Amino acid sequence: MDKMFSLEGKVALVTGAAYGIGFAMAEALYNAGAKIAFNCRSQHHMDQALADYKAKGIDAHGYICDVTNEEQVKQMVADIEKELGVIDILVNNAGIIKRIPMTEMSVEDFRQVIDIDLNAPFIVSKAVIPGMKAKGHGKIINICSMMSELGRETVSAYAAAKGGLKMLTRNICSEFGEDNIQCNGIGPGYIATPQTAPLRERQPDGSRHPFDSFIVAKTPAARWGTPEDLMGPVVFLASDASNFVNGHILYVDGGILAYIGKQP
Ligand code: NAP
Ligand code: GCO
Repeated sequence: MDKMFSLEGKVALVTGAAYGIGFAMAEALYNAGAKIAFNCRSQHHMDQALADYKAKGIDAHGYICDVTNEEQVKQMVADIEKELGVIDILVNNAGIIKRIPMTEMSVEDFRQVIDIDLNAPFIVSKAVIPGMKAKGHGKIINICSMMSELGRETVSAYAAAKGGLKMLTRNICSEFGEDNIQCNGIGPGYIATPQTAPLRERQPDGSRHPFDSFIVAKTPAARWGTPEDLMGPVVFLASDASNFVNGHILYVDGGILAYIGKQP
């Protein structure tokens, strides 16, 4: 069984892994034996991330790259292949959210969310699939969301992107299954990271944010998830243990999607 979950000798790229969920997943893949490449846009985040990885004893290779820029992505993939080897595992994790009522959201804001959360996974997957095909195997893991299944006020662009990412996942599965490339998604529930910090801020009177209380009531586990909750699922989907799992979205949500919610 250990061999089945081992990533020894594998090269993994985790996009947007300077912190948050991506950082935890990169740590998990490293601890399972993979060589780790990651990217982000900001040199400041990169410097801090390299220090954080080093402090954990993780030999992570960082690349400044905006995943929406196809030329930068192609160059990053070429640099990784030169320095670490052909990419065996891609985790399309980089993502943003803009919480704006739809009728107040600019088209530019809508387009930026779609560009990073949906177009970029297409761009990066397109760049790594040829190497995976040549190697005869590959794992692509797209980080979806509760909003791949559900909507809510103010997140129209994000939900559209994450719904599309679910179907892009199924399409990559369909198009490249014969090349022994498995493409699956992970759908985290509500996870405590910088992206959701505004939803958990303490109120002026010290009480919990209403959304914080709402999510705890909607989650059978009665808690927010942590990035560490994603570590086991990503190793499973990156390893030989999931070689016949394809086109699946693995929701890691504490049970939100199964639960009507606690009676107020
Ligand atoms: P986060 O804390 O905001 O981190 C996002 C990461 O993506 C950062 O490293 C950021 O670094 C990078 N990034 C953003 N835009 C980029 C771009 N254009 N090119 C390259 N890197 C970029 O987010 P998170 O909460 O860890 O979420 C990670 C993923 O999980 C996202 O796809 C998110 O939608 C998804 N997700 C999150 C939750 C949750 O509750 N937190 C739940 C479900 C799904 P730079 O800004 O320096 O580029
Ligand atoms: C929001 C949150 C969610 C989480 C996540 C849930 O504003 O509703 O940011 O979208 O980020 O995607 O799975």
